[in-house]
Amino acid sequence: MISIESIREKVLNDKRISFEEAVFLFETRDLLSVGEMADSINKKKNHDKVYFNVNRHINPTNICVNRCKFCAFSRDKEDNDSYELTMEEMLKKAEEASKQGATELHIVGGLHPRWTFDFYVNMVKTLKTSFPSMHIQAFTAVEIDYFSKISEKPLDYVLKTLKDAGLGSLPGGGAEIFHPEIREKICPEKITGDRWLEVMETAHKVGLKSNATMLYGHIEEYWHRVDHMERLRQLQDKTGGFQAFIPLAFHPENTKIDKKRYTTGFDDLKTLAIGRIYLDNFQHIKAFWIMLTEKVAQISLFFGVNDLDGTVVEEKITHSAGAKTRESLTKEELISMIKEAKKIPVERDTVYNELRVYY
Ligand code: V47
Ligand code: SF4
Repeated sequence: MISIESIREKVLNDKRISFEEAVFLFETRDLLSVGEMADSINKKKNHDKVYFNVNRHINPTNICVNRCKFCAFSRDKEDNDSYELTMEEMLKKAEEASKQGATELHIVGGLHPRWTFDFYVNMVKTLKTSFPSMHIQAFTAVEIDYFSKISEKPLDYVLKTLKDAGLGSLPGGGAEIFHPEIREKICPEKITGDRWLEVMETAHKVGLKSNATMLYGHIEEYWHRVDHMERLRQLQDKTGGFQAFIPLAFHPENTKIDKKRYTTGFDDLKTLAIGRIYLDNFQHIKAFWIMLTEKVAQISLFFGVNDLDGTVVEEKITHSAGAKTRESLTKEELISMIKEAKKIPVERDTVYNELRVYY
């Protein structure tokens, strides 16, 4: 019989928990026991260190051929609030970021019906040659697949070409919920979960690290979340190329999802904690404070989380869907948030080299 005690026994002995045990953890009301287990794993892996970075998000365009039902950010080209940034505008944002001490540009956007693969390669090349010390973390697996389609080139060619142009790593977006039963309902035009995993496997093979996300709190059930994490755990066993797991809390406003509730703090903390317990082969669990609020993100540091993402500066995806959080935090604010939780703030670069420890 599965119980909190039997799962705790496994966790304390560094044993993997099963699919059914993870579902049990989602169903329990004993949040504090789940948090305690996640915290003990995190302490073993990362001690009291909490990572953050100084980064800037850039979304080159909101025009997208997919129009996922949960996405309030995307537009059709004809819409009067669709936009396309020019290279000059992107360079200006990168320059601002550089002046503010950013070490990373996080670039994701819509699948533009007319931009060519060469355009994207040039975007990376131009940004990297203008700001050589900046790490460019860009393009979700969904965008990479799209580049492969529009260029009629295989995935490894697309990824290697971008890497040669200066791409440093891939963000974890576009994963949503892998299970086809949910994917068909929330993003029917999007690549399958299997294809997302294939893109990531290929990226890891060509030497690009990546993150992995999971969009939760819409129409999925708990077991779909576990299925999602199971597939990530299997791929991570194979490649070891994932750096961080980032559960993304669904925001319902202006979306076509027939559920107009935000996630609860209870569910947010439980999902992060179970991510830490289930994904025993991931080093980092990230709380994206933009989606979780600063307060929940801070508390999550005791529920298995060891990374708070970064300064962000400009955030369109969740703010189009009703996020009430700020779009930017200063480095000092991130440091004091971590210090007040009696943890050790560590400024990192994108691939987790420690740049400065704030004892
Ligand atoms: O892929 C879209 C999600 C993602 C909504 O890798 C929504 O470090 C909530 O992936 N409510 C993009 N989420 C953001 C992302 C990300 C963010 C921070 C760090 C990293 C990382 C990656 O946002 C999309 C989609 O899954 N999203 N619409 C919505 N209404
Ligand atoms: Fe396009 Fe991404 Fe929004 Fe889907 S989530 S509509 S792929 S921008």
